[in-house]
Amino acid sequence: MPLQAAAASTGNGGRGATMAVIQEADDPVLDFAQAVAEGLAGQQMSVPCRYLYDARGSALFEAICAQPEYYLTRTEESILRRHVATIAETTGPVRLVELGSGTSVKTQHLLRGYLEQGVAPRYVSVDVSVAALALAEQRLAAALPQVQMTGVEATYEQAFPMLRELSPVMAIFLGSTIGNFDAAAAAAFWQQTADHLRPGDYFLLGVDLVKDAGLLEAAYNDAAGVTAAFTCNLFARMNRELDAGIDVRAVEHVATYSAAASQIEIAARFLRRQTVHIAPLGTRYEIAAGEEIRTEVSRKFRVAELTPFLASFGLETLNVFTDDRGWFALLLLQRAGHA
Ligand code: AVJ
Repeated sequence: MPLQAAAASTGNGGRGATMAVIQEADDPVLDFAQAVAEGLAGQQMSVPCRYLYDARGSALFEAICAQPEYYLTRTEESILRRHVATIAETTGPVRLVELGSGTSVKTQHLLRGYLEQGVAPRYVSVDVSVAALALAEQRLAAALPQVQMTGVEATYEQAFPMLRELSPVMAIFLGSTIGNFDAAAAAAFWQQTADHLRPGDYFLLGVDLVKDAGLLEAAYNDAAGVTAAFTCNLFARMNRELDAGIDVRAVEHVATYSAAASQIEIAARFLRRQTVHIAPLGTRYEIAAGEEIRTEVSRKFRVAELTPFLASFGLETLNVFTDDRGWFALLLLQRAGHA
C-alpha cells in the first residue's frame, strides 16, 4: 500500500522535535468504516482495538492508568525506575524507538537513565494517535529538553522498516500492549521484529503476568467506571465518525478473566436491540439484545513460557526485572546472531 509521508514542525519553539506523519493514503474514516463493517459481519463480532485510541480514547486510557485498581502502569513504572541504570549500562548508546508510546510518561524515566550515563538519547515515538504524540512531545520538551524526539504517526507494521535504519537501536514496547495480540498476531509481530532488528540490537518489553483472577478483573472493572467509558467511547466514536446512530447508554462494558486462555476478554454488550448504521458505506447491522462485540483481549504471561517463545525468534532474554509481588515483568531482550 502506498505511504504518504509528511513532516511538520509542531511549533514547540524550534527545539528540534519534529512530527512525522506516516499515513496510508486511504481516508481514515473509510478505513474505520471498513474495519467496523468487517468486524460486525463475523460470527464472533469484534472491532480491532486500535480504534479505541482516538483523542478521547487516548485521554481515557491515560485516566485508566491512574485508577487505583489498574496496577499495571504504576508497577511497570516502579520496575523501570529501579532498573534504568542497568538497562542503559547494558545497551550503551542506542537510539530508542517506542512502539505504541501513548504520552510517553514512563519512557521519561528511561531517557533520564541514559542522560545520567552521559548519553543524549535520540528518541523516536510511534503511535496511531497524533493527539497522544503531540502531548508526549510537549511534556518531553518541558521535562527533558536535551532529548531529541521525533513523533511518528504510524501502525507497528508501518514502523518496522525504521528499526533497521536506526540501528544500533533499542525498540521499546511497554505497558503489556503485546497482550492485545492473539497468538497468531503475536507470532507475526515477533517474526517482523526479529527480521528488522540487526544482531546485537535490543528490545525492552513490558508484560503483565498471570495472577489472581480477582485482581485482574478489578483492574479492568474500575469502580470509577473509566474502563467502561473507554470501551463505550468506541461506539461513541462510531456515532461521531460513521453516523452510526447507536444509543451508547444501552451499551455495557464487560471484562472477564479466562484462566484457560490466560486473558482478560473485553466486550460491549448491547442491552437492547439496535441498528448500527455505517453511513460512509451505506450499510446497517442489527445487533440483538444481549449480543456482545469484542473490543479487546489482554493476555497475561508467564516468564517461564515467554522466554523460550521469544528465543524461538532469535530474541535472547538478557534480564528479567520484576516487582516484589511478581505482578509485572520487564524483559531486556537482544537480537541474537553476529553482524
Ligand atoms: C494498553 C493494551 C496494555 O490491556 O491493559 C486497559 C488496554 N484496556 N484497560 C491493557 C486496556 C482496558 C491495556 N493495554
